[in-house]
Amino acid sequence: MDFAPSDRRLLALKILIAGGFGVGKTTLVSSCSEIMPLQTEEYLTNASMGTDDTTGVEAKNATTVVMDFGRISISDDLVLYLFGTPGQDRFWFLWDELALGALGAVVVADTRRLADCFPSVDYFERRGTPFLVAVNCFNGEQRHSPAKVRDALDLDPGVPVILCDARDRESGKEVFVTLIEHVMARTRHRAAAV
Ligand SMILES: Nc1nc2c(ncn2[C@@H]2O[C@H](COP(=O)(O)OP(=O)(O)OP(=O)(O)O)[C@@H](O)[C@H]2O)c(=O)[nH]1
Ligand SMILES: [Mg+2]
Repeated sequence: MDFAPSDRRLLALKILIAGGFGVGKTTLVSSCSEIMPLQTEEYLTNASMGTDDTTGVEAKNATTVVMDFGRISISDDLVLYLFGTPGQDRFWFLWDELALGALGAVVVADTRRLADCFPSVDYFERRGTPFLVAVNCFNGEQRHSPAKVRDALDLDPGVPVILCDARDRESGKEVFVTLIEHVMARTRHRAAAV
């Protein structure tokens, strides 16, 4: 049976974008968002030297202090609301609020500083939130294969690991499509087990 356009239900899902400091979360939300993204960037100052490690992202002069917000349509009837988290641990008190109602999460990783995404992986594993790891290939470099990243992070076999360029809209969209497929597969698997 065909549905007239007015009968279509629009599904809107909340997705978190997490990961360590300076891995490209704000860049990913901005490049993918089809609306003007909300950003809460504040300049890095001398006061944060020694705390905020900008190794590898030396051009970075600002950091997210509350959240990023954007929206991407995956299809005519599926829209994702993207909530980017702050990367620094001094803002972790915001995470529980941001995570409320999130269907899934993207953990952005920079293989030059892979350990920085451990807290995000740990957070979503503990909450039982489905997530994937998106390795942001700074300057197009692929330093480690997805399999090596999976091993290093000790991820469950079902957790997808994909390479991306956070600055590229199509690449970012692929990340979100993979996440939705992962969430759906996990939901089907759980339903079949009941
Ligand atoms: N060369 C290159 N630079 C990138 C890439 N992704 C992000 N950047 C740059 O890296 C810096 C960090 O990006 P952000 O998007 O601010 O990182 P973030 O994860 O939101 O950072 P915090 O909110 O401070 O934790 C910025 O200067 C970006 O322009 C990339 O794929 N390649
Ligand atoms: Mg940011």
